[in-house]
Amino acid sequence: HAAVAPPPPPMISAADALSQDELKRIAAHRAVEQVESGMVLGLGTGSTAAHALDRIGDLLRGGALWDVVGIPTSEWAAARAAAAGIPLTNLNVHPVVDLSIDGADEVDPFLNLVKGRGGSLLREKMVEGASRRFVVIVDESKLVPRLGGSGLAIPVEVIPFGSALTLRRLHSLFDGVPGFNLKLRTATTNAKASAFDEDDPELDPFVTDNKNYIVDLFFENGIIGDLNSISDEILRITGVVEHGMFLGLATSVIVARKDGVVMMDN
Ligand code: ABF
Repeated sequence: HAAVAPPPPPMISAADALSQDELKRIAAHRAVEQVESGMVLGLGTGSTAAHALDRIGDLLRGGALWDVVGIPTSEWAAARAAAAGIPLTNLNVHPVVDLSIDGADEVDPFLNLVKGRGGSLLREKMVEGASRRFVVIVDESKLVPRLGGSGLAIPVEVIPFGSALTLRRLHSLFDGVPGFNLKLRTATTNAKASAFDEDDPELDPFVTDNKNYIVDLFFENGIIGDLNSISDEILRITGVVEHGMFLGLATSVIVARKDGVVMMDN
């Protein structure tokens, strides 16, 4: 591989970075206002959801909330929620969830989402799909006109067995789409993904909580076409477990912007 130039210095100052985290916190706290005592909660994953978990823990400790149980959407969320003092349960005990609160990587104008750049899309979709209400919390940087339009990945969780074949099938599905590309997500680098061999330990694929792999799909101009049909076609590939497009699942999205909070409702 050719030498790669070091990354340019970050474009945002420390003050801006802080304020983005502040926006995430504002969105999270707004969502937690919807939590009521006695609820079964879906507990999200990521830096935005972290603020919600911490806030719920604070309210439980302070006595403002009680009898709340949470279903974590990842091992990370389980650890964070336990540290915050939120009692945990699971989908087998509580197959109906009152309210889920989680972040997202992208939100389109119809409240469709891309999730899973943190790798936890499968459990997120199971928990959030079982929820009466699913409130998404984002700062304004997550709003996109079209899913995949930020140039970042749409993740697909695949089983490790035969994953090179599954990757090829995903490739064929989008063959001819201008600007389409895909890569197996690795723990360290994507550099060798195109030559991926599941028996080569050097490649060190990223492994999800479910012991699966992630294939990242990239669409230079965002994903164009009927999203439900595209979703069906991806899911029809044997070896694909789930993908990170969350279509019609969000009840509302709380967007924290520098000039205030905006609610988008379905
Ligand atoms: C989870 O965390 C994921 O679905 C999504 O990939 C990510 C968003 O993280 P953050 O809030 O840190 O941007 O919600």
